[in-house]
Amino acid sequence: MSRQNTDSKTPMQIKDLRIHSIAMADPPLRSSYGLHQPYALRNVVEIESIDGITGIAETYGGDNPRAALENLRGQIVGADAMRLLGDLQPLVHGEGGGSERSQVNLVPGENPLDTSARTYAAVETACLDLVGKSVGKPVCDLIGGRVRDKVSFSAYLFYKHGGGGGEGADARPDEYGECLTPESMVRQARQMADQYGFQSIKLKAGVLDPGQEVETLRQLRQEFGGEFPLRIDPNSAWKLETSLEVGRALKEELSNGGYLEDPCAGLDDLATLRQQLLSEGIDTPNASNVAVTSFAHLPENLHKDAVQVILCDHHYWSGMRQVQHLGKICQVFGMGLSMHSNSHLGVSLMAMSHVAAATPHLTYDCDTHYPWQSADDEIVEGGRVPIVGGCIEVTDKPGLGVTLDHDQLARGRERYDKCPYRKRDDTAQMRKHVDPAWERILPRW
Ligand code: GKR
Ligand code: MG
Repeated sequence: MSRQNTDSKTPMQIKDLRIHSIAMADPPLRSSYGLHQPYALRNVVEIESIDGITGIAETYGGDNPRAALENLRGQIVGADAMRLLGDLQPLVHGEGGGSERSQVNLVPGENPLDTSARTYAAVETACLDLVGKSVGKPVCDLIGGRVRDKVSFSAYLFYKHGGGGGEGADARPDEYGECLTPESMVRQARQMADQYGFQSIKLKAGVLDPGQEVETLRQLRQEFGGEFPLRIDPNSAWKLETSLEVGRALKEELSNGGYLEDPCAGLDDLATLRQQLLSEGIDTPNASNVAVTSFAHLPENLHKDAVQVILCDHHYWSGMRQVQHLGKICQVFGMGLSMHSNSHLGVSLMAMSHVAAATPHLTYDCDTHYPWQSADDEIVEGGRVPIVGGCIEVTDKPGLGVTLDHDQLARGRERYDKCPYRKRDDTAQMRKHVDPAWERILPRW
């Protein structure tokens, strides 16, 4: 039962909810899911209080996430932003905690079992931004206080086809060029690291033959040196045996702050991989953003010691506060915590930065897709959020520290209305542009 405070009006009472479905150009990036569409989709949430202050959030795009937000309209409008998050608590954990809740098979944002967790997260972010903007405090200081002013991110490398994203007259310049070999990946890495100052690298793998991907990591290590942390993430494309071979082959390359992210699927195989590598003296941890995606997965994971580094993401881990709880659990049980990302713009980047700033036990640089998006699509006032020295600075600006550029938002909506995409479907893109018979086979190698 909602406990809305509609009788006596409080300054943070919500008078309006606006949901903007937008599209942004996205280059043809590859992963084991297939090929990115020419446009990535996002939903942007605005909640406005009766005294005219607006809180914002960015979440998964397309029709399904939008409908889930719309379903909460009756509970959101009229509620007090300070109390709403308590009233919506039943949404926090989502449904199911077994393998059906994992993200192995579905693209992020499309698993119905985490709909409520994702929806809660978007509402939480918008409420925290509204509260922060109302009281003049940054979100990180509202949720427990910052433990760092700068949040460091990792260069997120993708094999890709030629093209910069967008379609027709809206086709964008190809900043990074085609990249389907180890040599071109080193060029991509150098370009991205030089431009943004990243101090670590994550390679999205599961695209080329594993031998080629191992060679890519070797060349990256030669280019950046042994002190530069490297990670590899094939999104469950490998069998256990292949994961073992890669773990052995990359013993040195992944030894300094690196990890094997979702090499194979399922907690059992991940646990066997860990035990076998450890027995051979290889201490490369497993990381995951698909095998452990909810608190309900943690007991089994701990029991099996399958995943040693959890990738948090407030967008589907039920928001910022739950990520902080996750961090504490990881600390207590000796697990590492890193941060996952999906194609996103500046509102999400700032929300990720605020939660990272206020999460003490964050033990790795965070992931971000941000370098893959372009200034033309940015929806925050002032344009692209600067990444300097690989870091986002979390300032004292209230709320998330960013506001919406409504002209840019309108352009994003227009792009959404014009484009044919209503959910992410990397398989369809693969079939259209690369191989008409392509299937997502897991494991492929
Ligand atoms: O953008 O293709 C992609 C990634 O594969 C993304 O969807 C994943 O969720 O970045 C993610 C990951 O770490 O698995
Ligand atoms: Mg991953």
